[in-house]
Amino acid sequence: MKRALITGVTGQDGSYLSELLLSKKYKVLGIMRRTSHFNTARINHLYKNKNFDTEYGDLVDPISIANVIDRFKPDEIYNLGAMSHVRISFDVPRFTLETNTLGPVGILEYIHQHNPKIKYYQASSSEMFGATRSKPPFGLSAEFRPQSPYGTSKLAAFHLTRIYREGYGLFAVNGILFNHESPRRGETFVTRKITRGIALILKGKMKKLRLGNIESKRDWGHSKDYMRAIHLMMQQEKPDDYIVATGETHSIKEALEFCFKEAGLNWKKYVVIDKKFFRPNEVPYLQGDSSKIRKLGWRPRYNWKEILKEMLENDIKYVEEIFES
Ligand code: NDP
Ligand code: GDR
Repeated sequence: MKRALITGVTGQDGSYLSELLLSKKYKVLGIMRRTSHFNTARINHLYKNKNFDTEYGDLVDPISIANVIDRFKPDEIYNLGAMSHVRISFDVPRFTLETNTLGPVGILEYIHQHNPKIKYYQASSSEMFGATRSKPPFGLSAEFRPQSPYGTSKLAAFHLTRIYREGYGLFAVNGILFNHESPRRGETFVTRKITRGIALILKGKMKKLRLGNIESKRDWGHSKDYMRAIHLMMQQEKPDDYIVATGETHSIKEALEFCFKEAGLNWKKYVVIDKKFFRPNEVPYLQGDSSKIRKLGWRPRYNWKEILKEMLENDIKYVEEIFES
């Protein structure tokens, strides 16, 4: 039985990856950090599976992570834990670097020193392309030009992963994932903010939805599809880097129009543009070239409209439930 350790298990991707690995008969241990609230809503349903459990640890405390690795002895480590909000990374730049860069280097160094057989996955991001001057769609040879502390922290971790692979021969893989969403997406990312906002408007619990720059464009996929891709890269004979994207890009405004129309509403009546949600630097356009992972047989099963529809239906149901009880 393969053993997988997942950091960021309480997040969107961690929950879907756990489900996928459990369905493949892995033993899964998630690392979660201590918070003052319960943070296990996305994984509570998994505890009944005898092959799933969690332990406390924090990426800014490398000894805590090393202790868990020592006890659990994983075959594969998926490092999904991160301060993952781009705008907030401008408010907490140091914490962002500590978690997103020093966290992974601590794990890589542990593997190098103590058990070089452990396979390592690094959650890299399309934010590393930032304001790239390369032509879209962006592939592995496109210029990296991050626009935020978050993008910079992920770019440093990307190179460290490559360096440990090339320098020490570790099985260390970067998945450069473009934006991926789902009903489990954090409430402050733009797609979920829109679908949750519409659900509250329909229920009469919200009057205006305040957003920032709605002109930027994103290549949106589904988290479930992307978790299949990262597992696939970890099963290859040789470690390598891959891009995961749909190749289709749409503006935030298009997403707004689509979701409000689905709900029978005119977005212009409800959306207020608020400077508070703009970033000091923006990433204006993202579109990925995922041809390399497609050669391994991966394809996305969802398109952007199906994802948004699923999120909207889920939020409408959720809001109905909480205001009924
Ligand atoms: P989430 O924000 O939903 O989850 C992040 C996870 O990291 C949470 O479990 C969070 O814990 C945990 N975490 C944060 N700080 C620490 C820390 N110091 N120590 C340990 N754990 C910590 O992100 P996603 O699931 O959407 O993304 C997963 C990974 O993929 C992240 O690394 C993200 O940067 C990257 N990524 C995401 C993309 C996307 O579009 N979703 C695209 C490209 C890359 P808690 O629940 O307590 O907050
Ligand atoms: P992103 O996702 O920054 O691409 O990072 P997010 O959904 O936060 O923003 C996408 C675009 O929408 C614009 N926007 C707003 N964004 C938020 N969050 N809130 C708003 O009110 C709002 N209004 C407009 C943003 O300016 C931006 O252009 C996500 C994260 O999951 C990262 O961890 C991941 O690495 C990248 O995707 C790929």
